[in-house]
Amino acid sequence: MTTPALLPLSGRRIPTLSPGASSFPHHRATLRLSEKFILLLILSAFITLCFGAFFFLPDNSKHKRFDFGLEDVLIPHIESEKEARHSSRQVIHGVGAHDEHRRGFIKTGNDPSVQRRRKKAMMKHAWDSYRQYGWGHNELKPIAKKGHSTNIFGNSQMGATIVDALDTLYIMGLHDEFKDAQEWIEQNLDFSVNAEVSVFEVNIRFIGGLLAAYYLSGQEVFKVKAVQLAEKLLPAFNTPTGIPWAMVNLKSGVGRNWGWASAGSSILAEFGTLHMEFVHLTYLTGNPAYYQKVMHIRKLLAKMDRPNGLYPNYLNPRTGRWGQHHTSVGGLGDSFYEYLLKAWLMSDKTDTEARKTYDDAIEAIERHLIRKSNGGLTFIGEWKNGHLERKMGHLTCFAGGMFALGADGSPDDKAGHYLQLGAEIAHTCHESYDRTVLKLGPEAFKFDSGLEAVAVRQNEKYYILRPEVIETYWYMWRFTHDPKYRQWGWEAVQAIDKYCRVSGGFSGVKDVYSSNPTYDDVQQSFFLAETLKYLYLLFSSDELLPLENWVFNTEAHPLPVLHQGNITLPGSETQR
Ligand code: DMJ
Repeated sequence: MTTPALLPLSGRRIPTLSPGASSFPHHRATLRLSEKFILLLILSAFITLCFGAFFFLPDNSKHKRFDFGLEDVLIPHIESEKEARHSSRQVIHGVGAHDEHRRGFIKTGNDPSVQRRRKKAMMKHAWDSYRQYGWGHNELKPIAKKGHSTNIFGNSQMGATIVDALDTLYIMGLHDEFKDAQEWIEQNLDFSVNAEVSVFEVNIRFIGGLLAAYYLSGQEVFKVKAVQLAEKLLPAFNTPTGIPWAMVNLKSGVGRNWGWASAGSSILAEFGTLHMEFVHLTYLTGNPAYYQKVMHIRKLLAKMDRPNGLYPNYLNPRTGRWGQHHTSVGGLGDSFYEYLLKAWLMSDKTDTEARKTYDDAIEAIERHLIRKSNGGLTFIGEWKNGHLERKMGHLTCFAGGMFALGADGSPDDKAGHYLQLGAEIAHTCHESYDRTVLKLGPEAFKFDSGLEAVAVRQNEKYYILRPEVIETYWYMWRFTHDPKYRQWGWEAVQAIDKYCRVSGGFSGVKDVYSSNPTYDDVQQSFFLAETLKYLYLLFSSDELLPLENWVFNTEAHPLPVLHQGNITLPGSETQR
C-alpha cells in the first residue's frame, strides 16, 4: 500500500509501520496522520480568514464595542459620500453662505468606517412622543401626554422643542423628522405674538437652533426666522446702560427684569450669553446692530471694578452698578464665561480681547472658588457675600468641558493644567452621579461636614434631563480619548433609559436617591437639543462636527468658526 499522494513528505516520515501493521484493515496510523493534516489545513485557512476579516472588513464591525446593546442610539451617523449626496438632496436646495461652512460639517466627508443608517432610538422616542402629544407646544408632559410650557416662553406656543431639536435630528440623519419640523416652522412659527419671553432662553434655543439648522442644511427659512426673531429682541436693549432686560414682550417691545433678581437686576449669564448668536446675525445680514449691542456689553463690563477679580451675577441695567455680590460658575453666571472663550474660538482666535477676559476671569475663579474636598474631589463653589459656599450645581459641571476646550491657548503654558482641571471636574461630577441610587446627578451637591458630592436638601435632589455632565464627558473624550468618558456616558444613558423613559417620552425625576422616584412630568427641550446630541457625539467619530470648525453655543447648537470674522464684520472696530 502506498502512502496517499496527498500527504507531504514530512507526513510520510512519521508512521513507521511495525511488522504486521499491514494486517490492520485500514492502515489507521497513516490515515490518522492525513486526517490531522487536513485539520491543520482547515485551521490555517480559518486563521487566515479571521486576519483578513479584521483588516479588510469595514470598520463598523469594530465600533460595535461601544454598542452595549443600544447601537441605534449611539453609533455614529455619518453617511458615505454617495449617501450624503443623496440625502442632502432631500434637505438642501439653496446654495449660499452656508456652503462654505457645510464643507466643515464632516471633516473628511467620506469615511466609510462610520457609516450608520439605523434609527436613533432615544431621540426617536422623545421626538415621536412630542410629535404625537405636544406638537406645536413648547415642551411635552410625557406622563399627562399633552403640551407643556414655562414662563421663559411667556404664554406663547412657539414650538420650542421643534426648533431646539432641529440640528440633532439633522446630525442623526433623521431626515423625515427634520423635514416635518421644517414644514411646521415654515407654516407656523410666528414671532408677532403678545408674549413676554426670556431674551436669553429665546436667544440660545431659538436663534441658536435656527442658525445651526441654517448652517447645516442651507435652508433659507431658518436664517429668515432667526433674523425675524432677533429683530423682536432688539428692544430689550433699550435701557439706560444698554444692558438688556431679561424679558421682552415680542409684540410691544416692552422689557423688564425678573422680580427675584437682586432689586431688578439683569443677570450675568443672560446678558453675557448673546455674543455668539448676535455676531453670526451680523455676519449673515450685514446689519451691524447685533454686533454693536453685544460689543457694548463687553466694553461696559471691562470698565467696571470687580470684587476680587470676580464678576457678580447681578447688574442693574438702570444704574450700571453690580447688585448682590454673588458669583457663580453655575446658574446665573455659567455661560457668560463660556461665551468669552467661545467668542475667541468662533473668531478663529482673532478676538484676543475675549480670550484675555476669559483668562483673567478663570484665574480669579481658580483662586477664589475652586477647592479640593477632604476626600480629594475638586469642586467649584459659589462666592456669596464674602464667603465660599461649598456647593456645586449640576449646571456648574459644564465647566469641566470649558476648561478642556480653553486649555489650548491658555497663558503661561498652562494647557496641561487646564486639561487636568477639566478631568478633575468631570470626575467630581461623575461621582455626584455615582453616589445616587439612580446613577443620575442631583441638581446641587455639597462638600461640607463630611459630605462629598451629595445633595442634602430635598429640593436639590432632582434630575431634569440636564446635559452638563455629559457635555463635559464629550469634551474630555474629544481631547483625551480616555475610554472612561464613554463608559461614564454609557452609564448615564442606561440610567436615563431606565428611570426617565416613560411611554409618552422622557421625564425628569424628583429624587435621584430614591429607588422609587416620582416623575416631574416634563420633557425639557434641551434634552433633545443637548443631552441626546452630546451623547450621540460622545460615541461618534471626531470627524463629526470637528472642533476646529464648529463652536457649540450654550444650548449645544453648533455654529461655524468665522474665519477672520472680526475683520469682515460690518460695524467692527477694524472696519470703522
Ligand atoms: C440649557 O438651556 C443651557 O445649557 C443653558 O446654558 C443652561 N442650562 C440649560 C440646561 O440645563
